Order: sequence, then structure tokens, then C-alpha cells
Amino acid sequence: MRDDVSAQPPIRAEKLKIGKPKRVAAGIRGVTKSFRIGLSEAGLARTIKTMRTVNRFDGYDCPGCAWPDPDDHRSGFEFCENGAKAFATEATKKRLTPKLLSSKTVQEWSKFSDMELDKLGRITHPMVLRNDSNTYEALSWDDAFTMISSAVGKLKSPEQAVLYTSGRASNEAAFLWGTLARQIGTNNLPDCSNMCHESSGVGLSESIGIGKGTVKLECFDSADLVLVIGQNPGTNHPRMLSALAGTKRNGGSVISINPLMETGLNRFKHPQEIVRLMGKGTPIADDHFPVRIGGDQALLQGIAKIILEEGELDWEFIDKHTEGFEQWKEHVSKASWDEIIEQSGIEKGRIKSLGEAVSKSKNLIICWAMGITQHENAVATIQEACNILLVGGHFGRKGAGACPVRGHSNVQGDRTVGINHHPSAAFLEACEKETGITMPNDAGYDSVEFVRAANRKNVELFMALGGNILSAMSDTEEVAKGMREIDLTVQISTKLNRSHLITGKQALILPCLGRTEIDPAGFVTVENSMGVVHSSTGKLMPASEHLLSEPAIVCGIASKCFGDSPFDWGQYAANHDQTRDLIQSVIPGFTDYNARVRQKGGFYLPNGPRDGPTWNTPSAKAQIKTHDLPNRPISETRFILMTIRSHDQYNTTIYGMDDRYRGIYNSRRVVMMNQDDIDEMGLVAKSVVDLTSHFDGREITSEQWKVIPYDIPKGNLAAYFPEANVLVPLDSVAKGSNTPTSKWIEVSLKVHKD
Ligand SMILES: Nc1nc2c(c(=O)[nH]1)N[C@H]1C(S)=C(S)[C@@H](COP(=O)(O)OP(=O)(O)OC[C@H]3O[C@@H](n4cnc5c(=O)[nH]c(N)nc54)[C@H](O)[C@@H]3O)O[C@H]1N2
Ligand SMILES: Nc1nc2c(c(=O)[nH]1)N[C@H]1C(S)=C(S)[C@@H](COP(=O)(O)OP(=O)(O)OC[C@H]3O[C@@H](n4cnc5c(=O)[nH]c(N)nc54)[C@H](O)[C@@H]3O)O[C@H]1N2
Ligand SMILES: [Mo]
Repeated sequence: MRDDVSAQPPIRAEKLKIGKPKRVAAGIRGVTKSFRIGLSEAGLARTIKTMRTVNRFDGYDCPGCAWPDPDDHRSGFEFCENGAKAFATEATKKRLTPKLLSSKTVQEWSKFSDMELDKLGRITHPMVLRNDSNTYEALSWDDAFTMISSAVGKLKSPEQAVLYTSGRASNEAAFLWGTLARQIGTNNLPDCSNMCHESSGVGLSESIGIGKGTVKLECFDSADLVLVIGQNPGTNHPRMLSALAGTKRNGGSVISINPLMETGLNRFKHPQEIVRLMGKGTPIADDHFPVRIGGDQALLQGIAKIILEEGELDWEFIDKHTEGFEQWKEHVSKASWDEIIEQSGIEKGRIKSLGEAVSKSKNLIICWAMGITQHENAVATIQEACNILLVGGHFGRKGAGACPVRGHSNVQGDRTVGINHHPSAAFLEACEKETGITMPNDAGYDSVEFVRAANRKNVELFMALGGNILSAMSDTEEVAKGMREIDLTVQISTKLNRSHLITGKQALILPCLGRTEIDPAGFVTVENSMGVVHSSTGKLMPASEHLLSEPAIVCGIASKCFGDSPFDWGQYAANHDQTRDLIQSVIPGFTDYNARVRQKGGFYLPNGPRDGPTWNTPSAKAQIKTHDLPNRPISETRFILMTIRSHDQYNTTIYGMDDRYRGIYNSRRVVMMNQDDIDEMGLVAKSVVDLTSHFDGREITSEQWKVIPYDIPKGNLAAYFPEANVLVPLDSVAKGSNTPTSKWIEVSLKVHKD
């Protein structure tokens, strides 16, 4: 079915320019760039309005990332360059009208780049792609809902329905979405966190009994040491740099562990203190460890060895709160230094100095993101980090703890309110009691399992609440094949992306309000990376009078499918307070939800290890987990490739072709490579190569990548997500969390021949 629609962006002749990586992040250029992007997309009035209301107590939550805002105060402009880009693209004045969208076939649109698709503007009407057509046409909301209800009616079994969620959806939309899936009869609720922080959720739940971080924003002011592992905050969480500057201001240290020395960790200028911007900026990282890709578990075991040797452990805490110490101690003591040094790529003396710093720390915070979670041994690595925090007693006290830095602005909230393919029995029971809907008990598909099921022709209805699963998932062509097997695919979206082009036999686009826009049913709520639930109120006129809010769309679908159900879907479309009352009755921690979320800054959800510490594990103790190091010999002729974000994208939304901080301009089809490797292979800067990934006997080749000499460990490569996703084999996943190993792809590299 429409096999000729391209699942990958076109390869173009581009004039790649290579400059020097930037030493200083943010600052005045960041601010002026934000305004420039805002002006060109949204115009002056909308730009000023959005910039003045983002992240204010009474404004809307920045869709850029899940980093929290200060609890008690807000500055005039509580955003960063990339947040500005995110809301400028949503507040754009450009409109993708039915006339424009139907002026080309999906085959023709697929020749557009991802950036060009996004820049078409906001989708204004519900649109349908019928099975005998290659062109989208407009249809009414009612007809769209009828198509979905008839597809639900035709399902041979509820397992044939899959409902995906991207992490921008509000708590209200997500709760209703999960309930809709369960009324259809399935827990098939894959979500973007399957590709993101799932490993953190799994690892932390087993170790400390909660799948979330345990620090508050204010903790950064009293931490004496912060480790930033596998994370690029200068680009992806710029407001985090203010928190790290706070650590430094109060005498603490920040250490970065990353194959790349990312801009922002070296020097940072706070965009909100414009007067100081003329200076050189605040140096952030006191030290940098250029670990090899995938070498963090080894490095953390090295640190653990030193801690055990130094003996500065919190014995009282270990005795009172933990299990597994003796076994771990024995295991770590036996771990081989040769292996640790080989895998981490860091010499022993350096690991020793790092271990001593960690051992001495009285208030340690460990932060991490995708550089840790998207590995085969991700869960083990996260638990290794937890072990270090546990033996130092860094839980239940201010200034210390675990800090997985979430991505999407409400990905954590979506999980809290039930977007979960294996929900707990307690959740299902409460949900059934309060809604009167019989809940399915079987675990559903995650993102990887969904793609497998689709390829087995076992999915007939796929619906997505936001996101771009085609481009975000691993193994792009395999996802495309699966999508084409589905009868009806439905995307609830704001902008056009490749998931609207690679579809089922018939497809719907249901256009929704964005965060920035006025919702007649009132404000919505979200949960940030530190467990604070707060409100988000749109202020702009909607992009089109035909848009509905996400909750209204979910209720519209559900009313059509289950009109005679005792659960009155209609009322939840009209007033988000009602949905919050329902969430409060189902999920612990939301007592007085409507009242407390109206307080300035919202409220914290309970968190045992942070507030107690108490541990919601079977034995009510924290678990010190023991893991062997991975054993993955790589032949001399192969490399390990990681797929990362540039400074000019938000996941699969590409804002521009430059990666200013890394000094890469005008092309994204590049592969960063160590100069020695380039020399050894007889290549030069801008040589064009083909990449082939190797996994379990399977090979996938992607052609025409330009080589860029970069300061990256030997044997390691970096390329951009989503262009390189085609190389990530579907079956290459993290143990325990099933997250695609987007940061560990074994590849070989050949000169491209025309
Ligand atoms: N502007 C902007 N902001 C965003 C996003 C965006 O696309 N654009 N995306 C949002 C989302 S959903 C997320 S999840 C976050 C992602 O935020 P990050 O996790 O910071 O994003 P990545 O670009 O995937 O960067 C991963 C970092 O890990 C490093 N790394 C890779 N492999 C390893 C390894 O084996 N060990 C170590 N120690 N480091 C490694 C890379 O060099 C890179 O610096 O950002 C969120 N914020
Ligand atoms: N190789 C590789 N792959 C990765 C990653 C990686 O590092 N490397 N990172 C992974 C990670 S961390 C994540 S989180 C996933 C991201 O996966 P997704 O969340 O699925 O993808 P996004 O690119 O964030 O989704 C962008 C689309 O969301 C829609 N959208 C934007 N705003 C709204 C809104 O308010 N409402 C609705 N309904 N739709 C909206 C727009 O149509 C836009 O095109 O990708 C993962 N994939
Ligand atoms: Mo993410």
C-alpha cells in the first residue's frame, strides 16, 4: 500500500560548512535568535505575548522540556532559546489548509524534508486519506469520529487496537486517552517514553521503589557535587544550566561524563541576566570525563571500587535502609580494572580522582538522560548509579539524590496518570471502580512490540495522541512496513510530519489546539521532571476555528464508539475540572487536585525516597543491585555510533540545518568521527561514506553521510536523530526496558561510490 511514499527524508546536495564548536552557551545570541525565530514564524504581537506568558504562574507550560521552574518566583522571561523555538513553531502564522494539503499527493509530500513539512504551518481541518486515494481531503469531525467508531466495531479482538502517546499531552488528555484504550479493551499504550526514559523508570523502581527522580530544583543550590552523565543540557535543557550555576555559586562542583565536551558545560551565560552577558560567562563543569560510548557502567563500577577502598560510606543509612550491600561489595571488589579502563576509555588515575570526589561528597546529585537510557545495559547502569547514591546515603536529604532529566514536557505526568502498557492492578481496580468501565488485565504493547505486531498484520487500528512514531522509532523502514499493514491510522496533531505520510490503508489527521492556545474547557495540568504538578493556560487565539482540544477529541471519539456506556464521556470534553476530579479519585497523591493546582506553582506529588526516605519495594528497603559488565567485543573494523540531537531541532521537528554549538552548518547528514580514525581509513573532512549497521546477523545500510572530524573518542561516531534511525535495528533494545539502543549501534563504514 503506497510503498512509494518515502519513509526517510530526501538526500540532498548540501553545502556543509564546518566551523569550531562554541565555547559559550546561551547568552545574548540565544535571546536574539529566539526573537528572530519568533518574529519570522509568529509575528511581533504573538511573539511578545507568548514570550511573556511562558512558564509564568498564570501562563502556559513551555513545551520545550520537562525541566522545572523555581517554586516561589518567576523572572520576566522564564524560557530559553530552544523553548522559544518550540513555541514559535506552534504559534506560527502559517496555515496548512485543506487546499494546500490536497494540492500534492502523499508521494510528493514525502520528497519534502522534515523541516519543510513542519514549516507548512498548523493543520487547520480534519483530513482523511481514503484507501483508493493518494491525496488528503477535508472531512467533518463527525465523519472522522464515525470512521474510527466503525474501525473499532470491525476489530476481531481488542488487541488489534494500539493507542500511542507523545509526552506533550496534558494529564487530562492522557488520562482520558488511557481510559479510551481500556474501554476498547486493551492496554496497548506504547508511548514516547518507551524510547526515552523507560530504562530510568524500570531501574529506579526496582532499586528505590519509585520510577522518578528524587531531587527538587532547590537541591542544586546545596549539592556539593553534581555528576551530569550522558546529557547535553546546553541544547536540550538550557534552564538546567542556571541550576548548575547555582551549585557552583555555592561552592559545589559539577562534573560532566560524556564522549563529547558539549557546549554549555564549559561556559554558560544566563540569558535572563542580560547585563552580565558581556562577560565571559560562568564556567560550569569543573572536570570532564570523555567516556567511551557505552562505558558508563564500567566507569561507575570503577568509582564504586574507589569508594569502597576509601571507606567513606554511610553505614547507618546502609544498615537501616538497604539490602544487597555485601553481595555488591564482593562483586565490585572483584571487578577487573583492565576491563573498567578498556570499556570506559578513562585511565585509572583519572577514575581514582573521580571516585575520591564522589566518596567525599556529602550531598551528591547524579543527573542523566539519553546517553545512559538508550543502551542495552541501561537499566544496569542506572542501578549502578543508584548504588553509589545509596551507599553514600544520598536520599531523603536536601541537596542530594537521583535526577533523571526528562525530555518531553509532560512525559512524566502521562505515565503518572496511566499511560502505561503494564499498569498496576491497583490502578486498574481504582479506574474500574470510578469509571464503571471493565478494565483489561493483560499487559499491552510498548513501541517495539507494536511495530512487531503491525508487521505480523496484527494491528488494524492505530491512533496517536501527538508525536511522530514513524520517525522517532528505531528501524524506520521496518516501522513503515508495519504501518502500511494497518487498516486505519489516526494522528492527533498540530503540524504535518512523516507519520501522516506513511499510513495505514486509510488515515485521518485530527488537528488539535496547542499549549499556547485558549481552551474553552479551561486550563490543563502537567507534571515536570521533579514531580511538581502545575497548570498550563493557553493565551493565544487558536490557529483555526476548526481545532478541538486533545481532551475534546478523545471524548468525541469515545462518545461515538461507546455512546451508550454508563461512563458519560461528553461531560469531560467541556470542563477539565471534572477530569481532574476523576484523576484524583483514581490516582494517589492528587488529593484536592483542583484546589492545589490553582495555588501558585502547583504542588509536589509524594515521593518516598525524597520525602522519607521510605521505599515502596517488596521488602520496604532500597535494593543495592549487582550487575556484571557487558561483554560485547567489537572488531577492529567496526565503530559504535550514537544518534543525538542537534541544537536546531526538537526531536523529529527540525527547526534549521545548523548545529551552532558543535560548529556544523547547513547539513544534518553528517557523521562525527575522531581524526585518527579518519586518517587510518584514508578519509578527509567531508568524505562521503555509507554506514552499515550490524546486529544479530542482520545488516542495514544507509548511504551518503559526510565525515566531520570531531573531538570524540576513537572508535566512536555520532550522527543525528532521526536521519540515522533507519540504522537502529528493531531488535537491538535495552534489557528490562525494551528501549531501542539509539546510542549504541555497531556500524561499519565504506567510502560511498556514485
Ligand atoms: N532543544 C531541544 N530540547 C529537547 C529535545 C530536543 O530534541 N531539542 N528533546 C527533549 C527530549 S524528548 C529528551 S529525552 C531530552 C534529551 O536530552 P539529551 O539526553 O541531552 O539528548 P541527546 O541529544 O540524545 O544527548 C545525549 C547526550 O548523551 C551523550 N552520550 C551518548 N552516548 C553516551 C554514552 O554512552 N555515555 C555518556 N556518558 N554519554 C553519552 C551524547 O554525547 C549527548 O551529549 O531533551 C529534551 N529537550
Ligand atoms: N535514534 C534516536 N531515536 C530517538 C531518540 C534518540 O535520541 N535517537 N530519542 C527518543 C526520544 S527521547 C523521544 S521522547 C522520542 C520522541 O518521539 P515523539 O514524541 O513521537 O516525537 P516528536 O518529534 O516529539 O513529535 C513531534 C510531533 O508532535 C506533534 N505535536 C506537537 N505539539 C503537539 C501538541 O500539542 N499536541 C499534539 N497532539 N501533537 C503535537 C506535531 O505534529 C509534531 O510533528 O523519539 C525517540 N527516538
Ligand atoms: Mo525523550
